[in-house]
Amino acid sequence: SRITVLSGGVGGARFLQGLLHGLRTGAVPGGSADTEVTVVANTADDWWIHGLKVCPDLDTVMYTLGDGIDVERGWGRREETWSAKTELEAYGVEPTWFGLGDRDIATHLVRTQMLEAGYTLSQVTEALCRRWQPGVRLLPMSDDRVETHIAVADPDSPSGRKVIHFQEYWVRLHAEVPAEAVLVVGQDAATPAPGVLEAITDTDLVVLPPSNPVVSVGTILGVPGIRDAVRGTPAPVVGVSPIVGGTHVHGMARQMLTSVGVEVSAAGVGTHYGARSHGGVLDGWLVDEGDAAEVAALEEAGLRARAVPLMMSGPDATAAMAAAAVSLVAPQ
Ligand code: GDP
Ligand code: FO1
Ligand code: CA
Repeated sequence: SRITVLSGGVGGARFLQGLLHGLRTGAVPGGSADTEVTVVANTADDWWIHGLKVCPDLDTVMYTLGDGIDVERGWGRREETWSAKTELEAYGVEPTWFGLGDRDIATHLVRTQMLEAGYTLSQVTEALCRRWQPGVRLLPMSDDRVETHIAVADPDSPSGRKVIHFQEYWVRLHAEVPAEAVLVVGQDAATPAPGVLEAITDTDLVVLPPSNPVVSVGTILGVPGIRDAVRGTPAPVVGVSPIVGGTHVHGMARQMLTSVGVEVSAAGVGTHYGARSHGGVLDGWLVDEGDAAEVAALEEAGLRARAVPLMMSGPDATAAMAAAAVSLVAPQ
């Protein structure tokens, strides 16, 4: 069987780890160790920095599933050192607030050289995965440059606003100032990467993991053609809520949902994605047991909904979440 997952970084990668664990142990109904998992990863966090192309969500998935991730940070390489960062600071090179670790830099050097030699991001990702063997087929959502920018207040600007890259909003400003708008630069002109539409159409299940609904899954669905493929696939589509007990666990989902006017709750996100029977992208929506009171409203909105524990505290707990998601939309 085949499963396709539309993933951001940490939330998506941890979910995938649990899904693969559940497939190997037989915890996921209808799945087995032979189930082919395809991941369509968000690339709108990407940016060019110090002359290097950095793809945080692709790398978080690749390093997490390839056992190279720094588990505490959730991004970058394990046993990292920071000599290059310190040397760049000594030269006074900006930005000093974004850190590339020495081991991680090797990945960006390979990627950048290959891109400059004319390979596509899909080809580069495949080459990097030959080393990491993530156990999934990892596809960027697009080979085109797409970058999320955030509008924030700026009293010095005539418009009262300025637009900064998502990385500056998150890493330098810690998402502590209101996001007045989310602008996904390059998205309208982007096309899905090779294999992406097929992976959504020609599969047995599509999963939206508990990734950020705006700047991870939202940017993937926003690539022209992808939302329509999800709406139209013959496979069931199930999502897992990234909001637990009315709050995101970590990350910046609260700020991003607020800026696009979506209520920060499991039901708010579920109805934002919407039921396919009502023009949305989901058949089923899994919420946390603490949000069980929201199940009725979700069913009212045309979704199959169920409440189970949704904290990804370890591989077994996460495998159980993945199993519950699969069961929710399994043909009965
Ligand atoms: P990012 O790209 O690194 O921000 O990661 P994702 O977009 O894939 O996922 C980030 C989101 O995952 C966060 O905003 C949280 O809402 C969600 N998340 C993190 N840990 C958990 C968890 O244990 N359970 C659930 N349900 N959601 C989580
Ligand atoms: N996050 C930080 O908070 N500080 C950093 O200096 C930083 C560097 C960095 C380098 C490579 C990479 O792949 C990710 C990196 N991240 C860093 C994580 C990243 O900013 C975000 O968490 C994601 O883009 C959100 O998914
Ligand atoms: Ca991300």
